[in-house]
Amino acid sequence: MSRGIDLRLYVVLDEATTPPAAFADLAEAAVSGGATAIQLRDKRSGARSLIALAQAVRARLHGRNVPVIVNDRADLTLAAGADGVHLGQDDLPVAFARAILGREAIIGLSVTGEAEVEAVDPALVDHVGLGPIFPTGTKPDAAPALGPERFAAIRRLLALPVVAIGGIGQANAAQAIGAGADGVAVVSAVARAADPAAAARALLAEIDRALRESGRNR
Ligand code: TZP
Ligand code: MG
Repeated sequence: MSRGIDLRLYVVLDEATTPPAAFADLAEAAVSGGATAIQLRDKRSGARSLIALAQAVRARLHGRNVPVIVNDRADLTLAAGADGVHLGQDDLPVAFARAILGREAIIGLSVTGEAEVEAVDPALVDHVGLGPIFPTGTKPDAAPALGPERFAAIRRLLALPVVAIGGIGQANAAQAIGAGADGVAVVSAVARAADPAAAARALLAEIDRALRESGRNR
């Protein structure tokens, strides 16, 4: 798996919206609808359960060429043989995650404001998750929403791919792309949909349309 992954539709599986036992089914549905990356975000399960969960999701997506990224924990990423880790500002510093995981692993980093931009080292980090761009009910401790204009201003300061996160659905995905995002990360827009595969398909169509309209390929 290349470190320069396709960020267009990055679906985050979160225990706040989906029981971990249903992660593999949801991952499969999301990918069948066109999700280009999958993240496991489970703040509650213990280490061994998380390793098993990541392995189960990986096994379910075998051969689909979609990376499986683990939130927070580089050690569990390594243990599960997952493709990468997504780190927050309070998690293990990126240099240690890179040392643990090696050159091939995908490392994403969350950024919530201008103050965090300077510390992003493009030699160590592959992409940034920037947000929340819109208000979200999924992450109770999320920073205040940036709004598309401030998102765009911060995005311009970042010399690496950026995925927008927070409150994104079919109605505003194009706005996130228009603000400079290379892709969008969603929890509820797919997990809470009656038909997650159809929701992913509709989102990806909207994202691709917006990328074309803003003069970027697809
Ligand atoms: N980080 C910033 S906002 C957010 C995370 C994990 C939650 C996004 O969830 P939703 O349902 O797509 O708004
Ligand atoms: Mg974290």
